[in-house]
Amino acid sequence: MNNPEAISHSTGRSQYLDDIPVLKNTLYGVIFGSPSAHGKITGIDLSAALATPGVHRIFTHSDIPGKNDIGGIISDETLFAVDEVHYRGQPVALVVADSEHAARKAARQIDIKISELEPILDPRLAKEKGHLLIPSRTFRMGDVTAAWQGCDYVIEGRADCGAQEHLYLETQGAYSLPADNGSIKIHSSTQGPTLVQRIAAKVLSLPMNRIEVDVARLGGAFGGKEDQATFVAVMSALAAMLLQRPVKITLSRGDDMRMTGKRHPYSADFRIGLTKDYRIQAFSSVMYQNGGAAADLSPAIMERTLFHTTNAYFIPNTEVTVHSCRTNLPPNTAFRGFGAPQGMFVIEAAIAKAAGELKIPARTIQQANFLKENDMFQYGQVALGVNIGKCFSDLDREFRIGKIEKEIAEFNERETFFRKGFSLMPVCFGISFTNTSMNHARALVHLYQDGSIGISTGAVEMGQGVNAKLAQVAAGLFSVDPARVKIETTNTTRVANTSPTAASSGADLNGNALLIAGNKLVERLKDVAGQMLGCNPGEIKLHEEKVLRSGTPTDITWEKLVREAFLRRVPLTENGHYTTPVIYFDKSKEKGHPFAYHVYGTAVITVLLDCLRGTYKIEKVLIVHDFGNSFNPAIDRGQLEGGVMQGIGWMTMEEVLFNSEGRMLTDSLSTYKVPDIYSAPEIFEYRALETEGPEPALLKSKAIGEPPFMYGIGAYFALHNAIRSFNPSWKPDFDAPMTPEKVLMRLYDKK
Ligand code: LUZ
Ligand code: MOS
Repeated sequence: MNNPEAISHSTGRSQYLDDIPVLKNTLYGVIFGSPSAHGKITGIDLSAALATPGVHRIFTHSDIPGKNDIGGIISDETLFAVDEVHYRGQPVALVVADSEHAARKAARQIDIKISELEPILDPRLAKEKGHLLIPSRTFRMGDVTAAWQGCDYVIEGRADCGAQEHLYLETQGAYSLPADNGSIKIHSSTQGPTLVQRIAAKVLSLPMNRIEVDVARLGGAFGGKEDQATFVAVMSALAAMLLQRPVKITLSRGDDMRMTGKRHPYSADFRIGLTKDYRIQAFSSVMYQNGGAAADLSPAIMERTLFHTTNAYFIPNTEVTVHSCRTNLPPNTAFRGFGAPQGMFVIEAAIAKAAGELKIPARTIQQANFLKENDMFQYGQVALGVNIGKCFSDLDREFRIGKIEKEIAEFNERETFFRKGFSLMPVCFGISFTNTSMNHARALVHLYQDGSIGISTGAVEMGQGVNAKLAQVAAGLFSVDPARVKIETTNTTRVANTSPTAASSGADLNGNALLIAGNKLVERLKDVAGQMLGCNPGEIKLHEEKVLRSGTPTDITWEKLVREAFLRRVPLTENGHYTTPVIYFDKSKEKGHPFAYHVYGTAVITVLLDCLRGTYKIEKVLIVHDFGNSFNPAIDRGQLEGGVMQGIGWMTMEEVLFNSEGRMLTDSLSTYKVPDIYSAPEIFEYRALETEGPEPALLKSKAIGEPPFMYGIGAYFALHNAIRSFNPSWKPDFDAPMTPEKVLMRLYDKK
C-alpha cells in the first residue's frame, strides 16, 4: 500500500498547523530572545516596544500564573528567563500584536541590559568547572583494567562529532484558543501532545483536563519536536488564556535555528585493546556530551549513548562514562538516533585508529568482532535474533565487497589527484524507549454505522508514514478497503497520557494497541454474524468486505454486518491498551533488558575524492537491512533512504558553528549546508534481509525510523580512508563533520 497522503501532501491539500483557518480576532506572538549567551539581567525596558502600533501586550516571567518551569525530565528550565540568561536566544519575553510583522517590529524595540558573564561553550571545560546537568553515569561489563594486560595492542585516541540542525520544513509553531469555562485548546506542531498538555497545565496552573492538545500532522520533526515544541505551545496558551483571544506563534526559520537545541555534539577519549587475531578484548571511553544550558532530554540521550557504545560488536570488557555537560548554548535535544550515533562514532573511530596503526583494513577488525547469538550486551541483555553476521554475508554475496575494495585499490594506484575510499558500517540499534515506563500506548476505534472506521491513537504523523501504517493495519484487521479508514488527529481528549512519537516506536506501540482494540470489535462482529446466520461464531471469517461462513461467501457485506450490529445495540467502539512485554532496567546496577528487540544492518559506502579541491562525491551506498517482515516496503524504503542521507549530512557537511561569544554563525541555509540531490550517491541499493521478524514488532515488521541514520557514519570513514591513501603521513584524527575544508587540510597535513 502506498502512502494515501502522498497525493494530498504533494498537492498542498494536507492541513498543517499554518493551514488551520484562523479566527478573525487572532493575535500573533513573537519571542524576544536573549542577545547574550550568559549574563545577569540588570534591566529591561519594554516601553518603546509597547508603544509600537498594533502591540497588545508583552509577557514575561512575572505574568505566569503557575510555575515558570518547562523541564520535561528535570526542573531546570524556565519558560521565560528571570534574572539570568544562559544562552543566546533564550526566551525573555513574548510580544503579542495584531500581526506577526508588528510583533517582530516591537520585539526589536525591547531594551535589555545585561551584565555579561563568561560563556562556556566547550563541554570539557564545563566538566572541569563542575558544570554538569545531571550526575555522570558509567556502564561496565567484565574488567577493563585487568583486560588491558591480556591485549597485544592497546590504542588510544580522541573522537569529536558535531551538532546537527533538524531543519524540519515546518518550523516550530502553535495556535491556542480560549475555550469553554477557562479551558484552552492548543493546536501544536509537537511529537508529544501529552508533554505539551502537562507542561501547559503546570505553567498555566490548570488541571490537565482543562487543556486539549490537538495535532493534525507535522511538517517534519526528527526529534526536534519531541521536547522543544513545548515552549512555543505553552507561550501561545499563556497568552491566549490571559488575553482571552486566539494566539498564534510560528517561529521564523532564523529564530528557529537560533533558539532551539540541536543534536548533541560529543567529545570523547577512547582506548581499545585487541589480541593478535584482532579480537577486541577491551574498550573504554569517557564521553563529554555538550548538553547546552538545560537538561531537556539530555539524561535520556546520555542513556541511549551508553546502550550503543559497542554498536554491533561483542566486547567482553567495557567501561564507558558519559558526562552530561552544561554549557551556554541552546539546550540540545532529541535527534534521530538519540545519542546512539554519537556512541557508535566513537567505537568506529577507535576501530579505524587501531586499523591504521596495525596497517590492516578496518573491516578485518569489524568482521572479527560481530555480535553473535546469546552474546551479552554491556547492559546485561542477552542478544537474541542477532542478524549482523547474516547482514554482512548477504551484503558480501550481493555486492562482492572484495571486488569493490580491489577496484578502489587499483584506482588509487593509478590516479594522481583522485582517490576513492571504502567503509563498512554495521549497525545494531535497540528498539524501545530506554525509559521502560514510556513503552505503552492506546488506540480508540469507532466503527460508524455506515461501515466507515475512525481511529485515534497517540501516534503523531510527521511525514514518516505512521498514519498509512495504522490504516493498513486496520484495513487488514477488518479485511476492508483502506479507503474506509480515517486516522484522526492526535488529540489528548481522545487518547490520554501518551508517550511522544519517538524512539522509532510509534508504529509498534500504537499499532499493537490498535490490534488489541480492533480484535475485540472483530470478535463482537463475528458473534453478530453468527446470530444472523444461525451458526457458531467460530465458523465466521471477515474477508475482503464480506462475511464468510466456513470459508464460503454469504450475502452479508461489511456494511450490512456493521449496520446490523448497530441495530442490535452492540457497542461499536473499543479501546486498546498495549504495553511492551518483557522489558525492564535497573538503574542502580545499570543492567536489565531494556529493548524489545534490536534492528541490524550493514552498509558499504564508497567515495570519490578530488585531492586538489578537497571536494568529494558519495559514489555508492549498498545496504543489507533487517526490516523484519516489512508490511509496507514503500514507506520503509522512504525511511531508509531519508535516514541514510540525513546521517551522511551530519557526518560530512552539516556544521553548526558558534563564535566565542556563543553567537550562532550558521543560522540560515546560506551558511548551513544540508544534503541536496547533488549530494545523493550515484548508486543507492539495498536488500531486505530475509527474516521472520520479532514478535513485539508490529506484525513482525521492525521499527525503521532511526536505525538507517547510522549507516551515514560510514561516509565519514570512507573519506577518512581516501585521505589516508593520498597522504600516508597524515596522523589521523576524528573530528566530524568531514567538510571539504577539513578534507583539504588533511590531504596536505604533513605533521
Ligand atoms: N526519546 C525518549 C527517544 O524519550 N527515549 C528514548 O529512548 C528515545 N530513543 C530514541 C529517540 N527518542
Ligand atoms: Mo526521536 S530522536 O524524537 O525518536
